[in-house]
Amino acid sequence: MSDLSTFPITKRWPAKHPDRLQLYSLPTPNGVKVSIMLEEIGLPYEVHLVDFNKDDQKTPEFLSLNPNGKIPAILDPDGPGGRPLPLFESGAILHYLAEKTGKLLPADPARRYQAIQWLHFQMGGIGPMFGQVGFFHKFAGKEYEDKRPLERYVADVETPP
Ligand SMILES: N[C@@H](CCC(=O)N[C@@H](CS)C(=O)NCC(=O)O)C(=O)O
Repeated sequence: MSDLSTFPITKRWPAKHPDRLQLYSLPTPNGVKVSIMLEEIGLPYEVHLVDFNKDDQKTPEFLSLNPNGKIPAILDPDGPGGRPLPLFESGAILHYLAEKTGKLLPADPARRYQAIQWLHFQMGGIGPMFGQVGFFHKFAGKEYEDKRPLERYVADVETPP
């Protein structure tokens, strides 16, 4: 079995089941993507709550796994070559899990690239654009007098392909 104790993240979030994939997350739109995938593919995992109210995502232990300080992140004790693999960015994690298990990613090359295309569309389009709409519509940005940023992002999310 892999020894995860050399990874600083396990000091703050100890692994009760070090043989299982470790997920560090919170139920936000990016966080649930990985949880949903793990449930769909049926891979055993252990989840650890990264509490934004405590700024957990900015602690040295979490930053050791994702220097960008954002969830989700994983630590797979059974990565390529049987060695532990730390990974962040939800799209990279989804792609990795699909390749690892051979699920939710077609083997046929053309269909495979189509699936990857929609994954990139979600990561580069839907995710960031909806995030901007949220900021300019619901959060601090709604106080901005200049409504052009809001209109620009609303127009983008209202005209999907
Ligand atoms: N591109 C990243 C975005 C991750 C992201 O924005 N995570 C948010 C929650 S949905 C976060 O951790 N925010 C905490 C912060 O910015 O301090 C991914 O897809 O994993």
